[in-house]
Amino acid sequence: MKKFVSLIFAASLLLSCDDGDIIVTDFNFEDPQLNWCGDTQSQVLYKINNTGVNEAIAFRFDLNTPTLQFLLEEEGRKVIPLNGTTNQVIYRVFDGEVDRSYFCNEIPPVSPQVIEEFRSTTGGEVVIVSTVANATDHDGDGVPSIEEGMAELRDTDGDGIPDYLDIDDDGDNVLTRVEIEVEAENTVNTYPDSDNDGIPNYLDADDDNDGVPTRNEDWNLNLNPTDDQNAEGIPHYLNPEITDSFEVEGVRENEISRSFRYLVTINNLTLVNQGGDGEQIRLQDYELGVITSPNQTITLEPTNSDDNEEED
Ligand SMILES: [Ca+2]
Ligand SMILES: [Ca+2]
Ligand SMILES: [Ca+2]
Ligand SMILES: [Ca+2]
Repeated sequence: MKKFVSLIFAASLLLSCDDGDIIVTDFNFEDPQLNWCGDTQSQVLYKINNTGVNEAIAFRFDLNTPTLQFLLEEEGRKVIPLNGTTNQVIYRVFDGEVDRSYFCNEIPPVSPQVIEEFRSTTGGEVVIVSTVANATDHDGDGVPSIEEGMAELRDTDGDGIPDYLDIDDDGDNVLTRVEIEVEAENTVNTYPDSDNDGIPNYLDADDDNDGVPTRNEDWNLNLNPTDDQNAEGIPHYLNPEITDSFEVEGVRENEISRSFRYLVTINNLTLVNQGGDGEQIRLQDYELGVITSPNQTITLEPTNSDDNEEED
């Protein structure tokens, strides 16, 4: 047993305790990246280490746990109580290399064999904190969220979608990522300002200052004013000589791609050796690791559509 303990906790801070239990502040897993597998019933978050010792730590939890919704579709914090049965942390040491499929099979493989196993008791909790993974530019429009007035939820076009989540900030049906790439002599904070009125195109609902809103300079009514051009290829919405106006119904769909980063921490963890001697490992705050969800596309609906008679 002594040998085993020195192996696992080689890099951990050990504190002695008068009842013979071991209190450690950390495990010696180097990679913070968690792996994840599961089905509709249960989920497993795990990480493995085959350097020096073959070990793995896993958190198994039941999706039927009340209030639990893994893969939160918003930023937030979920607490999953450890109950000693369906929601449990398991730490194992093996007699050989353990591979990634180990925890994902219904029936564990014959090898490697488990030589030590600790399981969590009732008490303690797992905390999952989710944050948006692409938090520097939430809507991916090329303008950083901090510049889009995220703190004060600035909403330039007043459609109810704040600029940092709005792929068309001025609601003129020319996407922001297109408006910031237009060639123009004048700029505001490096962003093109075609009509030189001090408002960059991506925040200007009338880009050529001809009195006709850009969204109405959409001759073919396809919700995209960029493809209505003269023979020289200059779009009418950037041409103050052209002032034809069309009644345009609707706005571009506000689709954004995002993923979440989940930080998984275990508080007040007590692990008990299943070998029979009741040896315990206790950790106060253990950072199990980080997992990132796959990118998903979401559509944000405008909540305010004054200039748009049609209802989606
Ligand atoms: Ca908006
Ligand atoms: Ca726009
Ligand atoms: Ca302008
Ligand atoms: Ca115009």
